[in-house]
Amino acid sequence: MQLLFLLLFFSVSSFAQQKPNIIYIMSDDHDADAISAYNKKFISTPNIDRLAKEGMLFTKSFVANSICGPARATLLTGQHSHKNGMKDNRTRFDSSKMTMPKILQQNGYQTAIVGKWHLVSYPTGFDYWKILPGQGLYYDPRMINMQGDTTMIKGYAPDVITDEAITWLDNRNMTKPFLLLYHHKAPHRNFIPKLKWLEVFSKKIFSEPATLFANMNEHGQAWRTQKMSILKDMTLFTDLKVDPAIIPQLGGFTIDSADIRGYNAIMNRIPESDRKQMKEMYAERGKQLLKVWGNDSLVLKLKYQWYIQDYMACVASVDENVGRLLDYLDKNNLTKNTVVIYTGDQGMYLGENGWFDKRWMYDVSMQSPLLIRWSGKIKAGTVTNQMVQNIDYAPTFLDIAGSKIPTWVDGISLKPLLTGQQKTLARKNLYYHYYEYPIDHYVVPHLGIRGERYKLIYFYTVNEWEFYDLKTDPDEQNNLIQSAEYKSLILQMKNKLLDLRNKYNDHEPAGELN
Ligand code: SGN
Ligand code: CA
Repeated sequence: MQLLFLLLFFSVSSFAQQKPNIIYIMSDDHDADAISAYNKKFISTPNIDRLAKEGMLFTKSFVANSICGPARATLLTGQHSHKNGMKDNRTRFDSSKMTMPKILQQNGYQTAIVGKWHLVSYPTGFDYWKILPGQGLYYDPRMINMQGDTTMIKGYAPDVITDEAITWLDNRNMTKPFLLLYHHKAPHRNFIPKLKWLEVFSKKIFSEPATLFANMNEHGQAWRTQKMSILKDMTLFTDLKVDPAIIPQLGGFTIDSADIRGYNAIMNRIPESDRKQMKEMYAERGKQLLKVWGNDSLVLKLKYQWYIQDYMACVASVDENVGRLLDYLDKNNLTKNTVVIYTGDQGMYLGENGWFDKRWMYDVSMQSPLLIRWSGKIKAGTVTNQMVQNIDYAPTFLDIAGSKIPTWVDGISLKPLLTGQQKTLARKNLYYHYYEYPIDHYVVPHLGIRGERYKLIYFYTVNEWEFYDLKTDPDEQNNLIQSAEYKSLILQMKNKLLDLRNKYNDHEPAGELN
């Protein structure tokens, strides 16, 4: 009897050791430029960088629809938005759909999600979940548990979510391999940092992007329609925490009471021990603002600095917590057999074109960070320039787990690329479709195709096309759609776009796109 038990025990535990665990870390709106493995200009992120040092860094990782809910639905299904139904943040994800976590569960994996969810319906296909309602809060976030109860948890969201993830790891069924989706709320708008990081970052001055002062009138209708300008749309009080006490001194300023309410709500949630000091630090911004008020260029310069200071200070907390998680894996002998993926739900404008937010098919927001560590399988310090897309995550995880990839998945497995079996991917073009309009930022719906060198975009509701040469114009400032020189190339790209659209069965808008 005892022998039988021992045999059973060893076979179960060796099974657990064979199948790799998967930890997928996704932060909210974390741009690749805010990771030092990609760019050292803004911040040092030693913990996230560890994944590049010990694993693989993707320089050309993209999303299929640069916005939160849709990116999350794509992670679960490996499908483009029109197929999984989650085209924008207002949609409710159909929880009866078959998903990658459900398949892993059927194949002996234990599955969990902790942190931001944003799919409206409750998670299915998870043995354990604890999620933020909607966007979630930075300080003392509320979390919904599997019983549907919402409770407030004291602390700062990145710390709280990490505590919850580690608690689950501690309590999980140790005989099974696992999939953990560990999803941060930071550094999403309204970018509310911890005091200690605000102290560090409020002293820094960042260089400005070359396109900070881009003139919208020199571009198409989509540029002129958007409301994601740091100067005009980023609010002084809620977004940048300037003290509203200065309002009487701001000549010609139109008061927005929601902005002031937002500021008060933020300040009231900051722990009392830090509140006074943080308010004082932020009040300094008001003094600086008064000196330049009336001069839009100088106001934009200041607002840009404050945005980046707050954003990077939030990223610093994420990095610190990724460090805690990686330490936990080291201490618990999990590093070797756990694939760790770090990404964001999409890219983020950090002042390029004078903007914040995301949504566009331009590389700034279509690109997402992607770093993957898989000890013993991925050669440490590898960099790949292959174009990958978030539709590939689900099939990759299924492949890593030895599960069959269903035919309804749009993406491809990156496993051969990770293990070095394959150096290049057969797919040469990526398909993209963005829908959400007008709220929140009036980005005109568009679809398009990204090749290695060229990008074609169609803003179909205003019937405008754009074409960019990413080699000579990486900032995508020079729309070549009217250029005679590119005529035949544009036609080729258009045919490829139509092919891809057929391949993925996307029928919106109807017709041949003229
Ligand atoms: C909020 C933000 C927007 C942001 C959307 C979507 N405004 O509405 O700036 O684009 O979320 O973000 S805020 O003032 O409430 O912060 S997403 O990451 O969920 O797609
Ligand atoms: Ca997001």
